[in-house]
Amino acid sequence: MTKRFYVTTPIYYVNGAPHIGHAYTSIAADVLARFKRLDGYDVFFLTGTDEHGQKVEAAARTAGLETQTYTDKISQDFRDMSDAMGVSYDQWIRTTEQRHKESCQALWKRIEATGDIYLGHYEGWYSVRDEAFYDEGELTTNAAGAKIAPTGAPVEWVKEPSYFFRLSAWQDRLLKLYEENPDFIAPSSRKSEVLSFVKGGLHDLSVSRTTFNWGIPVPDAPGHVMYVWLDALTNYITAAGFPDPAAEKWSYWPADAHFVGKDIIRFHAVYWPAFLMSAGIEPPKRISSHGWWVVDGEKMSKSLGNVVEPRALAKTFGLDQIRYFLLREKPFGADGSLNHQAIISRMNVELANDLGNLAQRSLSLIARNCEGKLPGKGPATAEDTALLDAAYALPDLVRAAMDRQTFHEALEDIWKVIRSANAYIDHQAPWALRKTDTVRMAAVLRVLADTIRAVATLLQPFMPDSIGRMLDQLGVAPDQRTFAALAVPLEDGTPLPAPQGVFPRYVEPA
Ligand code: ME8
Repeated sequence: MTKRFYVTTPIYYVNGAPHIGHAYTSIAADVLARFKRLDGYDVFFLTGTDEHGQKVEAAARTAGLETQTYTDKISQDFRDMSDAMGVSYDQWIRTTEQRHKESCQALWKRIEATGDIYLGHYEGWYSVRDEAFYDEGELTTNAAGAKIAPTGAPVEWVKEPSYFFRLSAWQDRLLKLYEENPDFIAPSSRKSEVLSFVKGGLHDLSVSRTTFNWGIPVPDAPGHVMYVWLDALTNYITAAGFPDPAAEKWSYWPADAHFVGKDIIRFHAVYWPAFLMSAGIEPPKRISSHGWWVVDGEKMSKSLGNVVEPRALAKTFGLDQIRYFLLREKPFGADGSLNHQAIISRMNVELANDLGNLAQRSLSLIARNCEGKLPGKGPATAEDTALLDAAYALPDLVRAAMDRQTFHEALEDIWKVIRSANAYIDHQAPWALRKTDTVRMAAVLRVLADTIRAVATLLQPFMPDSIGRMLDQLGVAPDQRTFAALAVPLEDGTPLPAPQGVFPRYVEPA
């Protein structure tokens, strides 16, 4: 049976336009989804929008629109952004769909039946911006003397009847889950943070609200809507067909990786597995969290209004260039700074010079000196073997990095081979061999073509369009671009189309 792989992005709040932070998570998940497809997996890639809660309701009011009309509009904008950024999701979920309401209510009933939900009264701090409850001890005071959440978000005192989830009873079982599944939370810095939070003792969690209506009704409890995070997290099983165990997609559960920003790790690594285990459902296999993109030292966010529009950035620099930059510039788990100079430098040095020139030089020499046909292999020298061995070692190296979500390391492994190939072409000087030894020249060009093919095959998930064009120029048929296909040599004499530069240098507009 084909191996399955289920990967998700967070579902984004529809309280404002999408920005590059959202695009980042979606592109990272997309790169992994594409990688797994090329590696022979049957992939289910889910993304969508989170449309309930006080924050969204307030945004609709500010926009002067009926809430559903507003969420339809913003959800579509997120979907357009995802499409524009090449995000190859298999399903787009919206929490205002009927199937999701049924799924949330079914999950609620299952948890309630175990005794883990009880009716009480909530009195404490709440942040609408974070849609999160905070303990007094977690708060600090801002310059104006107001209490703020650890995220800097304003908080308000709320007092209302509420259903609670018995999270306090789950401490030991959560710790056991982390211990038995050492890869459950990535990276390890985030894992320590979650462990210390859980070891510090868990309070029961308020899971319903009564002061507004924009949410999923709690079954048999008029006036109560579900806490937006219980509703939102459930999207990951709704999409897999919950509560129908016979649903076609249910076999993808548990998810292999939930991609999240570090701001929402607690919800995914603590609350979510506790809800699921309480309902007798297997928890996901991994929560992979990433750092923030900051602009001028501040986290970009809809609420702060310092956002960078992903489509505009792709228009200026090119979509594949932006996809590459986002995954190359900083380690996944760390924060990184978004600035144009850094993008231009990656484009010109790594894409245009290192990779673009390598392909263009090699392919032009083949076009001019081998009648535009792929030359056959010659007897291998030590240098040939060293370069090809490095190229063919890439799938295993890159696969391991992708499984850790260390995308920048995967790219660095690939770039080591690209740099070696550039050193090889300079050293072998096939343009000089043309006059002295055409047989050796052809052999050198074949080594280069094979190396570029391996590199390009692995780079497809990062830059699908540009690399697709590079593979066209190498004469690799579209159905021969999987990692397994690398084991089958390209046919000698394959006619190659006229080479065309794939990665232009960025030149500042005058
Ligand atoms: O939290 N840098 O939705 P949200 C990098 N609806 N990534 C960023 C970012 C930044 N500056 N800003 C946002 C929610 N993100 C909930 C999720 S899931 C069941 C519910 C990314 O619209 C990052 O992935 O606030 C973060 O986790 C997500 O956007 C938050 O999106």
